[in-house]
Amino acid sequence: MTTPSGGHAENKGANVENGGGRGGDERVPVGVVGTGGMGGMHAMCLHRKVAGAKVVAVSDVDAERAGKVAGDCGGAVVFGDAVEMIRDESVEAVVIASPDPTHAGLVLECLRIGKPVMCEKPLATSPGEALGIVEAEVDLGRRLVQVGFMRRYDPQHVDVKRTVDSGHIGRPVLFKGWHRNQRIPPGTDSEGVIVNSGIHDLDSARWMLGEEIEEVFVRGLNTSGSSGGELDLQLIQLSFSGNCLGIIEVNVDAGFGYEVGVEVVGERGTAYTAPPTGAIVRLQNSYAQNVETDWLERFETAYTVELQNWIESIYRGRPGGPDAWDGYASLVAAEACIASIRSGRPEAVATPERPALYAGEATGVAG
Ligand code: ISE
Repeated sequence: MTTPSGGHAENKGANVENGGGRGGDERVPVGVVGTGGMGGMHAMCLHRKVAGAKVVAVSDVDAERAGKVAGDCGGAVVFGDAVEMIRDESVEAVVIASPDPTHAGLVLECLRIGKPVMCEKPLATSPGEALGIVEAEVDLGRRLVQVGFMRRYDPQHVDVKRTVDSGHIGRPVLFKGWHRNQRIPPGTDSEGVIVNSGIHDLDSARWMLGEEIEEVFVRGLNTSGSSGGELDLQLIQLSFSGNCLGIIEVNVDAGFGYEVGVEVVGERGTAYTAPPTGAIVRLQNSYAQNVETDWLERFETAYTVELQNWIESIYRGRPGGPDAWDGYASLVAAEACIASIRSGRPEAVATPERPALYAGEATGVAG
């Protein structure tokens, strides 16, 4: 059996792990929950760019928005109710891109009926909810959840990760991450900065170093002067189980554009993501390069690779990429960050032992 992008799948025929019965030539019928910026992008990406997938259904409380995306995807069926869509027998796999508080319940519904699901980050809004998902998967005895930590598919990040894993720069001793949004989304509070934005960086740090975070210390500033006083600039200091340190800048109101990068410092050398691609222009005594506006632009390639890998994992019946444990562990770290903002002190990150179901490739290079 050939996977949609031409690779060779290891299991023949049906999806062994999810017990499905799909044949090799059929495209995977996907239902997309949420048709806002993220959901609309995922739907279009599946429809136009991802081999082996077809968008058969979308759901949204906003019928007009859903209708537009459904039409653009070649006439998918529109549901007003996400659970109804997930349960519909035309849908074999689900993408969740609805508001964060809806994620956990919808993922659990997918697990209840054994459908593979790609859930946008955060997996849940608290570690307790995410642990419920981990426990449900462990009870099921197979992994069906992938979490939308798309940086693991960004070519620049993957290159840094490969360099670190190759041992060329020696044992990693320091992780540095920077994450700048152009403008703070309305209604974001200090906790939201961590759970909605910083969560990516916490996952990135765990993934790059292949270690769990043991302690965090967060300091923040309100740079915008807004009446809410939310800490739109936060510095997260980290220590890891493997005797290394980390520092993350999350700056959700940076003004100039969207920028994400990482550097891993090893005992002998360092590896970091290069600046955004695009020509460097020298003109009138200045030197300029485009800076992206948002994550949809910056991570366009990563989102496509992420979805292509997800579809191929369904064909292979062998899940890959960031899993429910990664979704959970990042939320445990996020909760400690929030505690540190409140206490003004370093806080321990109490991540329990990873269940055997999640051993192995979860912290390796995605794909
Ligand atoms: C947004 O929700 C995302 O997921 C982006 O990837 C992230 O960079 C941004 O900070 C979040 O607000």
